[in-house]
Amino acid sequence: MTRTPTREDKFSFGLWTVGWNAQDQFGSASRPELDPVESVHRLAELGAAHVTFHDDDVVPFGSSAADRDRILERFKGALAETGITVEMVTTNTFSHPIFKDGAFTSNDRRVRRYGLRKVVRNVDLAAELGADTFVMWGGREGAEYDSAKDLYAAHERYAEGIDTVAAYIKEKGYGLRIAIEPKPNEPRGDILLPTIGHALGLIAKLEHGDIVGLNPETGHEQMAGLNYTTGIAQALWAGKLFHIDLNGQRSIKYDQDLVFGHGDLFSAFATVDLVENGFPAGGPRYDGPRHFDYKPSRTEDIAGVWESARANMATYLLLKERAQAFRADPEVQAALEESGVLELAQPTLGEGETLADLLADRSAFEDFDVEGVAARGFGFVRLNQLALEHAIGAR
Ligand code: GLT
Ligand code: MN
Ligand code: MN
Repeated sequence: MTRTPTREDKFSFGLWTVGWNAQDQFGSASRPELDPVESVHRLAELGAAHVTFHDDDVVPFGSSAADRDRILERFKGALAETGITVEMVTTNTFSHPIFKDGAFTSNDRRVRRYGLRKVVRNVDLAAELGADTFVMWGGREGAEYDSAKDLYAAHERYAEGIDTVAAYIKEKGYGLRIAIEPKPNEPRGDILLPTIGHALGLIAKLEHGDIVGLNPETGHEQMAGLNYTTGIAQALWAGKLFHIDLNGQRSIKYDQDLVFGHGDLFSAFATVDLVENGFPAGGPRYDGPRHFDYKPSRTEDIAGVWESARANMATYLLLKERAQAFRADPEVQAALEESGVLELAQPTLGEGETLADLLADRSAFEDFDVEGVAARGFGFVRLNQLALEHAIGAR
């Protein structure tokens, strides 16, 4: 059973995903470089609606101004021919050795100033191409050794960098929002802003935090043993889920960037259920692009690259169908009710009720049947089994 995506599905791919030539730490490239223009055409044929990229994915690092213009014109031509749009742009502040100790948080102030210039130039390009989101993944912002950084100053400089870019976006009147992408480690031993929660903590301290949110990646949370769906739920609750990077990861190990669903499939079901169906009792929704940030495995040839791109979208659509069936099932609705899932949306204090009222309410404490209520079963296992049966298409 294959599901064919359409533009309405809002699928989006990083050019660095399909474009990865599979060079890794231990071996050289197993595939040729892909021309970004070809990737745009192939992704359009497969049903994607958008692409995203780092500056250096399209314009090689160090290109002259004239070459940059020429390359960008050709790239824009491919966008116009296919109708593919650029929804997000991000900056490569990790590949070149100049960024070996980070960009915004390098100990070397000259590097920080250079990094800021590279990012700001790319903000202009993002705005010119009509992107909504500007991702910042600080893969080199961190350290291997605790003695290597003044960690107070590092947070100060990180905030300074992000605030400076955010202020520039506002000053220019660009319709862009910044989305920070957390990751616990790799390539640095420890990366600053390792999880969704850490990034939310930094955003709360920013001067221009109103246009700064998150771009959480499935595998990055799972590398830290965390639950991706719980993480994006908190970001949604905080009004900060600006973008998502979907992929697959099989437990706590190096960043695998597998096809979406090829890691923890049942967790992917929960993610799709939240993104497509929202919280059970309502609340904020994510309605941005369904962006895949994966790597076609090194074992695959070029045909396998396109097959893997297709697999991300097909899996997502299959899970979407399964998640819709899950929510529509009357047995599931009854089980949700019985488990108290819907009751959680009810405020703990009644309308107009104060803490003093609660303290005066003997039925809440003095006369409360603690043992009786403690004996209640929540039925979560049955609910989970219903979810599992829907997820595998057994219902
Ligand atoms: C890099 C990283 C990804 C980020 C990209 C955005 S770069 O490929 O592994 O998770 O989303 O900078
Ligand atoms: Mn990753
Ligand atoms: Mn990512």
